[in-house]
Amino acid sequence: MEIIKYTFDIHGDDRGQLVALEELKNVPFDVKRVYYMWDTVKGVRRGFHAHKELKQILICVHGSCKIHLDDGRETEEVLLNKANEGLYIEGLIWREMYDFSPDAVLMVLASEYYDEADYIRDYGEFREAVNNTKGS
Ligand code: T46
Repeated sequence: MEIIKYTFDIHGDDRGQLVALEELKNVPFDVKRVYYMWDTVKGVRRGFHAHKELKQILICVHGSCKIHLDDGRETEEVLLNKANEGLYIEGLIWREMYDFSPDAVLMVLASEYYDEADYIRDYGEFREAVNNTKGS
């Protein structure tokens, strides 16, 4: 599985750090939605789903967390711990987020508005969708 990580330019100076994210410039899609999660309870795993069409960039803007990725053939674990680093996820990828540090803030840029119909929340259904895609 190819892991696509973006490293965004930091506009740092003696006042501190700043990162700018611009759709179709350093973000490879139109950004329709931004959401973020924090105060994640110790030991919690989130996610447990894939998306049919959604493209996303996950940025741990503070603290750290790990992302489990599964494309139906292989799995990868990705550490996010830099405010200027984004993990790009598109296509049929099962994802779980875990090992959140107490101070972690995970921000996500998404290519579409929230749509429950785009989620595959059942792992068996996900595997079936992957197999159907391979066959087409
Ligand atoms: C993903 C991973 C990385 C909304 O109302 N609007 C939204 O935009 C989102 C993302 C969620 N919600 C509601 C739906 C649920 O009632 O917020 C609640 C928690 O969502 P969910 O359980 O889907 O959260 P995670 O952390 O399991 O997954 C989220 C995204 O949903 C998902 O697209 O790829 O983060």
